[in-house]
Amino acid sequence: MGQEESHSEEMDLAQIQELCIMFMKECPSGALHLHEFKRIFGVPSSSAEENLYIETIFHSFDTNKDNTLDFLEYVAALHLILRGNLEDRLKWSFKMYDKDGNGKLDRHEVKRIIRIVHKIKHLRSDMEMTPSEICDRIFELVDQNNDGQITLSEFMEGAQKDEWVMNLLKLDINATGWVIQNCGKFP
Ligand SMILES: [Ca+2]
Ligand SMILES: [Ca+2]
Ligand SMILES: [Ca+2]
Repeated sequence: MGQEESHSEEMDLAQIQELCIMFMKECPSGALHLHEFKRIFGVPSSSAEENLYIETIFHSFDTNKDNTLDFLEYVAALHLILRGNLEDRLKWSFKMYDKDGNGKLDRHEVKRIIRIVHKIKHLRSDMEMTPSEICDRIFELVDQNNDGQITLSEFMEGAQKDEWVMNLLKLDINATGWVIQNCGKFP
């Protein structure tokens, strides 16, 4: 897992189409609920971290906040994860971090996601760092005016300045691999 961070991550349209067909099958009503979303992506119910991660992803895709994904939200989501450009992905990550949706990230919000990602990815090269230390480091590097809040523009700039930060902030480390991997698990 995670050997290739390179850009062999293009998923072809046929695969996206396949996921859309899954959507139709999985929810003929046209609205996907969280538990169905989890089933599509094959999240094992035993893994608390993965559950939390997928829930956060789910909510970030639910643009009209009705707790279901309609077909358009679903397709937009797939496109973003699988084919989106860096800027779009960063904007999406920012939304995932920004739990209360006020357009700024505080330490709690950052730490919350880092903790999840840390557990799932084991952050190979940063194993010695705790989520708190990682969070401090991120603020050190990204919070330019030191007000304890990260704005979207600080986030975008910070990510592009430093590869370590980028890997943490863009949150799609191996997301494509994960989707492809789980894609085959449909019943
Ligand atoms: Ca929705
Ligand atoms: Ca916030
Ligand atoms: Ca700031």
